[in-house]
Amino acid sequence: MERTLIIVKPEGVQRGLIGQVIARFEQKGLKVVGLKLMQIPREMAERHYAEHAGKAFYEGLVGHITSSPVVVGVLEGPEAVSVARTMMGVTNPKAAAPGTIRGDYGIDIGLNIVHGSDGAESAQREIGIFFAPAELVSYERAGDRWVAGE
Ligand code: D4T
Repeated sequence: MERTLIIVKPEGVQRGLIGQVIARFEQKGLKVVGLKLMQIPREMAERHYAEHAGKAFYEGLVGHITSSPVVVGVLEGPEAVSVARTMMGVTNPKAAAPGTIRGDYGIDIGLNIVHGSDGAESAQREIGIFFAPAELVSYERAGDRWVAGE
């Protein structure tokens, strides 16, 4: 089992898409083990987007993600990182395939609805930025074996 961090970005919250985005991950079979609405402080956004520091879009990115509330979540499941990324679609929603979250809900690269960790290491790092260990809950769902097998 693997865990990944997802963020329903400000545009997703403002457009009333929180439920639809989370529902897609749930329907896929991923388990929500952490979830909260928050307004990200600048310092936290800088840590999250440290790999982009110095890039042309960095200031806009940090400014945007801190501009309005987001929903951050931790999803658990088999290969959760890559499964969530596949469901999100490519970074630029113009190119994202229909059926993906970005492909279905977005059109601007700066307003691409959702973030998802891009690897197991970044998932661990990002989960640590947004969640204290006590905020993550391990539990069994009655239907788990009907999703991932025994
Ligand atoms: P995130 O990190 O949000 O899941 O997106 P990706 O992993 O798919 O894409 P990324 O790290 O390359 O970009 C992070 C974030 O920056 C925005 N962005 C990106 C932007 O506004 N302009 C740009 O030119 C790029 C490349 C979109 C996602």
